Amino acid sequence: MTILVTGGAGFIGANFIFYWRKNHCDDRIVCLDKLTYAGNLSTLKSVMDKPNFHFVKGDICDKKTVFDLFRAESPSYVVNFAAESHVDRSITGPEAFLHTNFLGTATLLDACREFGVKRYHQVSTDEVYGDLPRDRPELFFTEETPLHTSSPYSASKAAADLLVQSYVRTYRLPATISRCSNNFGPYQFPEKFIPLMIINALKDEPLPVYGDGCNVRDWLYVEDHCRAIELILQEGKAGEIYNVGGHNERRNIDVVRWILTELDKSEELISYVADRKGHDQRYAIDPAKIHRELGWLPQTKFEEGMRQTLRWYLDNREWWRDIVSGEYQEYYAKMYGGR
Ligand code: NAD
Ligand code: TDX
Repeated sequence: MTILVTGGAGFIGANFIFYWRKNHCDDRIVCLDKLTYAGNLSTLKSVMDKPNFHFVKGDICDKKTVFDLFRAESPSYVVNFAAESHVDRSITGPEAFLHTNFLGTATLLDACREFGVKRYHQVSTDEVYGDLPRDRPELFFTEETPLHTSSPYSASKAAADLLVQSYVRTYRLPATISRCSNNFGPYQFPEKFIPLMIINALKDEPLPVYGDGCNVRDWLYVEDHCRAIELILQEGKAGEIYNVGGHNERRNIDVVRWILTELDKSEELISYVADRKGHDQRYAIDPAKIHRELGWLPQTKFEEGMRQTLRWYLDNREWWRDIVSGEYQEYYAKMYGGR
């Protein structure tokens, strides 16, 4: 069986490749990735020369690349992780988000339609539901919550979800969608909140907290997300949407304080900076459906996953040093200036 993983040189896609190899060692994995600033081949170095792994550098928006790949590989499963994924970048430059997240998804869906697949899975996000107020802890996103996007990133992801649903209805494409809460774990690009805070703390540099730091995110260890996708591929019903989250809500400032305490660093490193435009207040997923229908429950407690993540960033300094010294340096200077 061949599984096509797009965006597999990024954070969640790479973790999914490692997860799939561990649990389905006879399957062939083909990874299609454009290697944008967020894609990193060094993440995949342990699998690059393995006989049942094949890496293709290419763009999911490029019809010829995608169709040639489907013709050559005939994948049974396609899991689409490829995306522009950072909200702040979508605010300063929406175009790439519309291309990759919407048109790229359209190209993959057309290839699935043309060549046939057992299952197409779209990796989506809880951000398509917009946000919840901070003072209504009883509210959660369910699969029926209306789409209500805040950023160009979330709008492009919601548009892709609607397109997937249209292919299910019009062409009977066997597709599923998962909408997951914020992930954390090894190999996450340091523009994202948790690795950024860990790395800045390790370097004794200011930790930039947006606004008052009281926005809430619902955190999930990346391996638990991978397991959810595996279950959806194997046992999920075509046409269905599954919310994925572990009831792990934390205020940003509390996560920052936890990291500083664990690393034995001073809270004086915290630097409150201008708020993100349109900053979503609170995300909170209701994962009842995936639990009830597929028996999925997260296995990793927040603190346990965070300790593993801290240990990984401590043990893999060369991985993030290479990134922090590249194009990212320019982005960081633009975002946070001399702070
Ligand atoms: P990431 O930015 O770390 O990785 C994205 C990968 O996609 C990179 O390897 C990049 O090179 C590749 N890519 C980008 N444009 C491409 C294109 N046009 N063609 C081929 N490859 C391309 O992202 P991530 O955090 O691993 O997120 C993966 C998916 O999960 C995304 O679809 C994202 O929307 C979704 N998601 C992420 C989170 C999270 O907390 N990170 C939560 C829920 C859902
Ligand atoms: O420097 C920072 N300071 C800060 O306070 C950064 C980068 C973020 N933040 C805040 C903003 C958010 O409230 O931390 C929170 C998390 O920020 P991000 O890591 O940028 O994640 P978020 O905007 O919540 O989106 C993430 O979760 C859903 C992923 O990036 C998306 O790809 C996913 O779909």
